[in-house]
Amino acid sequence: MQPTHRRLANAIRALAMDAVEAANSGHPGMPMGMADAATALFTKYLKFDASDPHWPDRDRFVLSAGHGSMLIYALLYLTGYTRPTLDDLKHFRQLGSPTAGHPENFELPGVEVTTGPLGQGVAMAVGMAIAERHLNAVYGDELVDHRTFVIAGDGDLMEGVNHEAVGLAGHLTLGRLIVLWDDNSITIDGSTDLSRSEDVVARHQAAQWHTAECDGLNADDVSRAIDEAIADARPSLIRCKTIIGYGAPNKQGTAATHGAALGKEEVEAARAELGLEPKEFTVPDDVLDAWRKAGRKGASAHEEWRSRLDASARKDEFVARLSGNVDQGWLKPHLDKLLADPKPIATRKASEMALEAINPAIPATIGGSADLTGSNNTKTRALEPLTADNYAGRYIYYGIREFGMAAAMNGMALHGGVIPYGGTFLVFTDYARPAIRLSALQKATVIYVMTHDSVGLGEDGPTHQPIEHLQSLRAMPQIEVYRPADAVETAECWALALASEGPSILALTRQNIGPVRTEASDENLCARGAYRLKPARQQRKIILIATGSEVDLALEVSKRLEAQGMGTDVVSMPCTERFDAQPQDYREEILPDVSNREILRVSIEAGTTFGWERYTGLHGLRIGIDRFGVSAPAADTFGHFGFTPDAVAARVTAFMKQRGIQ
Ligand SMILES: Cc1ncc(C[n+]2csc(CCOP(=O)(O)OP(=O)(O)O)c2C)c(N)n1
Ligand SMILES: [Mg+2]
Repeated sequence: MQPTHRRLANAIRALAMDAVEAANSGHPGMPMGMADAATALFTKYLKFDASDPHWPDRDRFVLSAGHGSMLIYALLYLTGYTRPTLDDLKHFRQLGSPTAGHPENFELPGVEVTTGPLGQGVAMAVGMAIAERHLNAVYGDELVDHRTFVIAGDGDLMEGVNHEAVGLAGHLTLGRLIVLWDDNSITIDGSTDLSRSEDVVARHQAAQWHTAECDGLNADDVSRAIDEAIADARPSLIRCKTIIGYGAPNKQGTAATHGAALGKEEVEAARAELGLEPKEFTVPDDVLDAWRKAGRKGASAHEEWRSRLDASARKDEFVARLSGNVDQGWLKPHLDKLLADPKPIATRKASEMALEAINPAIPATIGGSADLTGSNNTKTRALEPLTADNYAGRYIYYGIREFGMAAAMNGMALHGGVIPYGGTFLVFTDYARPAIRLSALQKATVIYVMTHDSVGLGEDGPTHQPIEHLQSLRAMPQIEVYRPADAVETAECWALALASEGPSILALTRQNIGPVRTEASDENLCARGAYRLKPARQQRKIILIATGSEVDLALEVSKRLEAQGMGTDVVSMPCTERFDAQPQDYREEILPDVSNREILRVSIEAGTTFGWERYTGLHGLRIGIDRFGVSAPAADTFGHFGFTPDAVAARVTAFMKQRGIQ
């Protein structure tokens, strides 16, 4: 006899309880409350094949309430994924175990995205649903036809990013997106009455979502609601009424079950209440068999999909596209064109010119902007908008939703088959930062086109002028921050960003800047992160290290210093992370490790000097801006902060004099 849904669900409850108990750390409440709903989803609806977690046409499942990680670990184990093993579950939250505190996409195939920072799972799922509809429009039902399911908690739906994500999903009519809301009326502090009065369902309806309600503790009722959601063309919110920690007789329904082990006594009481096996980490054979069968249920759909793929004339193209490799054939002809006609342009414009070459050559790119299309120069001529009526479009009007855009781009990138890039002002990376951090942590190939990269943006003033942003983004691991100095560097940086297995930020100017690279090079010079743009003409006394718009300035400064008899190198440093990754001898060659008395190192960047000691040494000179900006035309602003050739040259010579350097 087939075990009841409740018995299947109780296996999740048992494993969650036991793993949290073993770790004496973790969150049993959420998995225990949502076990029935998850059972309905995984046994009846979710299209997956546990033997191939990477099957491209699988449904995507996002556990947005990532603190309930034992829910997904239990499901992956029960349905027969290779990992986690039962032993992995016993090592929940321990060093080296893939069963990390929160689900990490890089630890376990089957965990599609990294969740834990509340709200972002739903927002990434929106991106996955966009990618699915786009690829469906391009390749048709036979190759791409799947759904994105989410389990979200109260916290996910309270976070600000949820409003952005829900608005975008409703606007794009992402009917393949279904969110199951664990409506347990509890968060860490206690009842949701402490902090929430809004009508969450009505909010989704107002955003053009379909909504349904069900008893989240009754798998059949959950199934009924999922059927309704599938039948509706709009994205769906299913409100699952649940009880946190369901099955723990003395603690269920209370915040005590949210994030702490239940304790030996309560676990025993729960075992009795739920009729579980007396021994921990034990799943009855018939229950495990039924779960394993559920894990193989998708195998036939998978096989049918494979034969459709084999029969498809577009198989090679589809497979290549999913692999993420990009054709960089666009770069050389583009560089030749730039070098044939060097002229001053803004790097945001140079980025658009690069994109005019990239977008036709690389059909995987999907551009967009958070309502700054004309300022970010992100839309190339041939790109059509991606809309509810035309998912084949490749340009997304994200609206003023920087965080939502960045999170959606993470979801798109992790879905695979598309390379998202999106723009806003560099200063508003602050609004997107939590998702940028998840791009980095998850190694999602997302390209941030961040324009108006310094006080050089001018009149918009201090609110819009980034100061600490470049350095704060460089402080983030696993992301590359590029600040190209002209059109050639911009193209080189685009090529690097496209080839990267992680996220990149392109910091681009609003204002025109002169060409600094006027000769062809066989190598992508930006690939090493920093390179000697201009060697000293006389005995080297000074190395000017500059980025972006300050490279041209450094060249002018070097002329003045050379005229005073001081040999001056100019080093362009478009990407500090790449430079740091170079072998010691290369770094030594560019920035010799000698005292600043022998060779003075000077950094020039129109942003905070914080951190530039790394390249100038403590006794070097750092030229930057350590205060908020000013509202004035760009030339006046730069003049005010001393970013002119004469002022910088004077500072360098004064510094040398003061330090007694000849
Ligand atoms: C952005 C963010 N803020 C705070 C937290 C810490 N946190 C983890 S779970 C949680 C409460 C979430 O409540 P709910 O979603 O209702 O989960 P439940 O208690 O029902 O399991 C909080 C505040 C977090 N993970 N992410
Ligand atoms: Mg809750």
